[in-house]
Amino acid sequence: MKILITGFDPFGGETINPAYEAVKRLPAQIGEAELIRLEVPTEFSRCAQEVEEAIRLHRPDVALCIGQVGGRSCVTIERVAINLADAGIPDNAGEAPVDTPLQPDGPAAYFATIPVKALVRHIREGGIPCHLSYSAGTYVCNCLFYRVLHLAATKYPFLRAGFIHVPFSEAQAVGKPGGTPCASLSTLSRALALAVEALAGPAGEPLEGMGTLC
Ligand code: PCA
Repeated sequence: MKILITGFDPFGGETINPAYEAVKRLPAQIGEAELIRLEVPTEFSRCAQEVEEAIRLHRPDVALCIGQVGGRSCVTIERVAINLADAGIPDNAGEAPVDTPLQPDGPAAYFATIPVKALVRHIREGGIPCHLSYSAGTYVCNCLFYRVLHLAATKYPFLRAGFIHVPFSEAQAVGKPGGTPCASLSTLSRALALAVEALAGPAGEPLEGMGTLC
């Protein structure tokens, strides 16, 4: 099995992005899974183009995209991508779309096509806190997640896709207010390795309610 695993570059004044830092630390092979690692620009207009180039070139079975979410306390597996861009801060190209559909003729939302609960369970079994999330936001991460699922739905039927958000790294939390959630890069990288193991493992979702109350 071939897995394209991407991480964004730093944005919003940060000097690192724990997403790509954790991706970089992964080996090229985990069990049966061959990994293609790619750094992606935090730019609405370019992120999916670069991922599509890699999809065309490598024809992976899965595209697993990773992004930073400052403020969340643990690794979250995203379940839903929505057809909306609404940026609170400009991206790395200075673009800040407001209330704009990502794909005017596309559906309102796509669900991840990887077994999200199997990933949550396997990461937890590895001793790392992990939850499902039902919103990847409306910034560049959601944009990439939606666009890759749209590409899979319309052009690359062999492709499954998912998205994982990771919290700030410890180094980023230094100098931020007390109580800012963070994790070590080695823990984040281990969580991604467990996610890859789950993808390469037996197919199917555990029949277990993991949803949230509002
Ligand atoms: N996180 C941002 C974009 C890039 C990243 O790593 C987001 O959550 O949209």
